[in-house]
Amino acid sequence: MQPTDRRLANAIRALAMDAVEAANSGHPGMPMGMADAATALFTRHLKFDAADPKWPDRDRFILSAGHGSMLIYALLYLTGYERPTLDDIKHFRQLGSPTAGHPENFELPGVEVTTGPLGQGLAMGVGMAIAERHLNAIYGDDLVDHRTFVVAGDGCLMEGVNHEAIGLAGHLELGRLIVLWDDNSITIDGSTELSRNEDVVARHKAAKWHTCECDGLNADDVSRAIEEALADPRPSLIRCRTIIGFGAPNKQGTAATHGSALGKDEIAAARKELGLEPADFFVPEDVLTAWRATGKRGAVEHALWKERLEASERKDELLHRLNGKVSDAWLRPYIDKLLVDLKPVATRKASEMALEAINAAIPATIGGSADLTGSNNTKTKNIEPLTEDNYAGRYIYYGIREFGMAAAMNGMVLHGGVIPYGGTFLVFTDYARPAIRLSALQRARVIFVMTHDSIGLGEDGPTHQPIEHLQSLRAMPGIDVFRPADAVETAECWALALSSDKPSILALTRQNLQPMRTEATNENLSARGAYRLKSSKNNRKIIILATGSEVEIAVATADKLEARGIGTDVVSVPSTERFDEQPWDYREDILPDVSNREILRVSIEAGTTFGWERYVGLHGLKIGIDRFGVSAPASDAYDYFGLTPDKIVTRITDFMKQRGIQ
Ligand SMILES: Cc1ncc(C[n+]2csc(CCOP(=O)(O)OP(=O)(O)O)c2C)c(N)n1
Ligand SMILES: [Mg+2]
Repeated sequence: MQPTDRRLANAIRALAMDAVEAANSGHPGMPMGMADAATALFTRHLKFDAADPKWPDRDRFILSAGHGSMLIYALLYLTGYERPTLDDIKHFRQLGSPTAGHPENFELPGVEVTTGPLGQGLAMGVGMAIAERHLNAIYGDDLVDHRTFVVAGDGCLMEGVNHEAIGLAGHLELGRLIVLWDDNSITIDGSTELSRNEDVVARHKAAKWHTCECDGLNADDVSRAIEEALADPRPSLIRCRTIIGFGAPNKQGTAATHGSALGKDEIAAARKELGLEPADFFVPEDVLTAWRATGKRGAVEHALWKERLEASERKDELLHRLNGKVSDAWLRPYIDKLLVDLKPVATRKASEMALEAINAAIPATIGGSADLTGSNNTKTKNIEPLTEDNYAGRYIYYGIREFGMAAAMNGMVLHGGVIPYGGTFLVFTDYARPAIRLSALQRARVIFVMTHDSIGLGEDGPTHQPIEHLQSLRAMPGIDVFRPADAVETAECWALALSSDKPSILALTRQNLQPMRTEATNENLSARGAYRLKSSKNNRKIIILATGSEVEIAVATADKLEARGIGTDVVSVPSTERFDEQPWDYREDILPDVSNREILRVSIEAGTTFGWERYVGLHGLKIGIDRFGVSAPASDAYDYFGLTPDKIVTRITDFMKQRGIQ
């Protein structure tokens, strides 16, 4: 006899209680409250095949309420994914176990995205739903036809990013996005009445969502609501009324079940209440058999999909797109053309020029901007907007939603088949930062096109002028910051970002820059992170390191120093991270390990000097801006902060005198 849905759900509850108890850490309440809803979704609706977690046309399942990680671990184990094993679950939250505290995308196939920072899972779901519709528009229903299901808690729906995400999803009519809201009226501090009286459903309705409600503890009723959501062409919010920690008789419905182990006595009482065997990590055989059958439910559909793929003329093309590798064959011809007709150009414009070539050569790119298209230069002539009427378009007007845009781009990459890039001003990386951090943590190849990268943006003043941003982003692990100095470096950095296995930030200027690289090279010099742009003519006394717009200032400074007989190298540093990865002998060649009395190192960057001692040493000279900027035309701002060749020459020669450097 087929076990009841409640018995299936109770297996999730048992594993969640026991794993949290064993770890003495974790969150049993959420998985226990949503176990019935998850059972309805997995046994009746979700399209997946546990034997092939990477099946491209699977439905995507996102546990946005990532603290309830035991919910997804239990589901993956029960449905027969290779991992986690029961042993992995016994090692919940332990060093080296894939059952990490919060679900991490690269730890377990089946965990589509990393969640935990509340709200972002749902926002990534929006990106997944965009990617699905886009690929569907190109490859058709036969090959791409799936849905994105999200489980979100009160926290996910309170977070600010929720507003951005649902606004975007409603606008783009992402009808294949279905959010199950774990409406348990509890957060960590206690009742949601402590902090919320808004009408969450009405807010989603206002954002042009379909909404419906169900008894989240009744699998039949949840299933009915899912059917309703599936039938509606709008994105759906299903309000699942639940009880946190359901089944723990003395603690359920209270915040006590949210984030700590229930304790032996309460677990014993819960087992009695739920009719479970008094044994740890125990799943009855008939229950496990039924769950395993659920894991195979999609196998037939999967096989039929494979047949359609085999029969399709576009098989190779689709598989190529899904594997994500891109060629940089566009780069050489593009740079050769560039070198024929060199002009001063802002690197944001140079980025647009490179993008014309990239978007023509690489159909997987999807551009966008958070309402600064004309400033970020992200829309090339050869791509159309992606809209509710044309999902095949390749340009997204994200609106003024930097965080939502960045999170959506994470979802798009992790869906696969598309390479998103999106722009705003560099200073507003602060608005997108939690999602940028998740790009890095998830190893997601998102390309952030961040323009107006210094006081060089001019009159908009200190609110818009980044100061600490470059260094703070460089301090983030797992992401490359590129700050190219001219059009050639901009193209090289684009090529590096596209072929990377992690996210990249391109920091680009508003103002025009002189061409620094005027000759063809066989090598992508920016790949070294830092390279000698100009060698000293006189006996080398100075090495100037500069990035982006300050490279031309460095070169002019060097010319003046050379005229005084002071030999000066100029090292362009498009990426400190890439330079740090170079072999020792290369780094030694660029920055020889001698005292600053023999060769003085100087850094020039129109931002904080914090951190440049890594490259110039404690006794080197750091030239930058250690305060907020000014509202003034760019050239006046540069002059005000002493970032002109004449003023820098004076600072360097004064410094040499003071320190007794010959
Ligand atoms: C951005 C962010 N802020 C704070 C937290 C810490 N946190 C984890 S769960 C939680 C409460 C969430 O409440 P709810 O979504 O209702 O989850 P439930 O208690 O119902 O499981 C908080 C504040 C977090 N994970 N992410
Ligand atoms: Mg809650």
